[in-house]
Amino acid sequence: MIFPRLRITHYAVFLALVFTLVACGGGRAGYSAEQQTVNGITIKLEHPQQLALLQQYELFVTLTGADGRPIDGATVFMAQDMPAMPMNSNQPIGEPLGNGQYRITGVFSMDGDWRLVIHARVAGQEYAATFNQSVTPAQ
Ligand SMILES: [Cu+2]
Repeated sequence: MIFPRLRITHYAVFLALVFTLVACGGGRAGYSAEQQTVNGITIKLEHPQQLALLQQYELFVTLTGADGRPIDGATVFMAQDMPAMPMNSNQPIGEPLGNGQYRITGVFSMDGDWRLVIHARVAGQEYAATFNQSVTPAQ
């Protein structure tokens, strides 16, 4: 009668593992997710909680329509700006990942508070949402 007990133990370990994975699956580690709805289209941005200077980061945009469906085939780009001063900054384009997701690779040339404007062109219409991102000074 040792056999069934062993199996139950293994099953419990397996279950604990599954719950751990589910708990971690709620979002990307080290990222915060924010979203805004603009004229019926929801623009969600997952961006790193902490950014350091002059390193490449991946940001993820998810577009959802008013019907709750993911929007593919959009043109997405990010405009980076600092509210405190005029900045010359690049405007990286979102790479489509499917399922309404787009990956943007960004670099921040200065520490401080940035404003990220996510632009999405969907079926000839322009949508934009603004998010804040702080960049920590180099050590
Ligand atoms: Cu600046």
